[in-house]
Amino acid sequence: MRTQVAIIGAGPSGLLLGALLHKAGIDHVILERQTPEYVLGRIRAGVLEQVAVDLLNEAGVGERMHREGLPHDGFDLCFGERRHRIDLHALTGKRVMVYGQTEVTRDLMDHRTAAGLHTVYEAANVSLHDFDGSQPRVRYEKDGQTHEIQADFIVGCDGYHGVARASVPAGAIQNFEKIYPFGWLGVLADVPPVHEELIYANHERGFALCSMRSKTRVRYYVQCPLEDKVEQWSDAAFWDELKRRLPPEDVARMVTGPSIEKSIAPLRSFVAEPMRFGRLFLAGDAAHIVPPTGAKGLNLAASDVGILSRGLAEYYGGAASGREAGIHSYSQRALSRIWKAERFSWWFTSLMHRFPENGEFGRKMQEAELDYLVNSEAAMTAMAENYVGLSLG
Ligand code: RFL
Ligand code: PHB
Repeated sequence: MRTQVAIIGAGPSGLLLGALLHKAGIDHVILERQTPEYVLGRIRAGVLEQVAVDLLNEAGVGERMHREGLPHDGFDLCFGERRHRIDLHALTGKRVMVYGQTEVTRDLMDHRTAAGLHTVYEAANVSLHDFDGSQPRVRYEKDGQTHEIQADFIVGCDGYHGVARASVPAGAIQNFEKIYPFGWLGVLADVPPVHEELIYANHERGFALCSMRSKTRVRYYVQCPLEDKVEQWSDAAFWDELKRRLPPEDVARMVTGPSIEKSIAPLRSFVAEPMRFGRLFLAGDAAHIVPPTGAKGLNLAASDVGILSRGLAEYYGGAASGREAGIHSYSQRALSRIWKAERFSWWFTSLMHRFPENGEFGRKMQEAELDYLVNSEAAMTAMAENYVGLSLG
């Protein structure tokens, strides 16, 4: 089989890239190792930047998001038992959209089905060949048979543990990584949110986050030791711990209920450079990971494929001279935005979590920085500008 672009991975980056390429009239195929149900079952991101919202609109999949998503003009920082509002809209003129990754994925999947686009689910043993030459190929197994796709380009949208980055020769890629000494225990429950906006709490027992998926469904997190297993955490233990990290008036208002999902995620900062190797590109979590504190992972996946789809559209549709400019500059343009989001996510993680190894001095530094932040419009503006997302550049 032959196609113009072979995409590996049907997470948000692969699906959005597919929708944007389709819009530009570029033929492509997506290969996904899992089933659609498995992909939809992963509970992850919840906050979209305007840049991601714009790209979903451009791809023609924004309709349900605008109907069901919750635009938020701000969020609260909580420390010393008090909440302080960061007014994103007043500080930047922008807002964010609370709409779950599951819903984004579902909208993109429905769009593929309606447009008759080709996705191969349960594609096993995907392997990449000859991407350093002019005729790259992807091989995979399905129902016991081996298949081969010839493409002009391959895009690895296959997440942190995918095959695309692992196929690049070690000497051609440089990895930068920081692992944090804790994880996030997350719970999804069908109860009304404790507050109409998100609350990020710095407490001496550890970080907590009150987020939501709708007016009737919450997503709450607490910082936990890396060694903890999710089976150790009963629902009651989770609610108790969350309540200990919030001010009494929020605890009094908090509605609890049975969890419908519970999982522990490790926190990591990671970047692989560059993001292009001949005719192979990397996008989304395949190339970079941020700790979830800054709500940037899904948004970076969207901006990567936004930049790449423009480069590919220029390659296939542009005038003969200079038509490779967009794909040549992809890695450098994407990385410039990625490193700024890495910095923000690392900074916000460092500000909000308990780091026992940093001792009492580290704690005092956090307290001083939080106090400065909520009393300085300049500092709040810098934070808000990063939270709502930097421009595509
Ligand atoms: P994904 O979602 O990991 O999808 C990759 C897909 O590739 C498939 N795959 C393969 N397919 C074929 N062959 C192979 N060899 C393959 N190997 C893997 C996988 O099955 C999968 O379907 O990467 P993608 O598309 O780049 O999307 C990235 C986002 O999922 C991720 O950045 C966000 O979820 C991060 N994130 C958040 N991002 C935000 O922007 N805002 C948030 O509020 C936010 N909250 C979060 C988060 C991530 C979290 N966890 C669990 C890591 C909260 C949490 C708790
Ligand atoms: C979420 O709703 O899952 C969420 C929201 C904000 C974050 C991280 C996760 O910073």
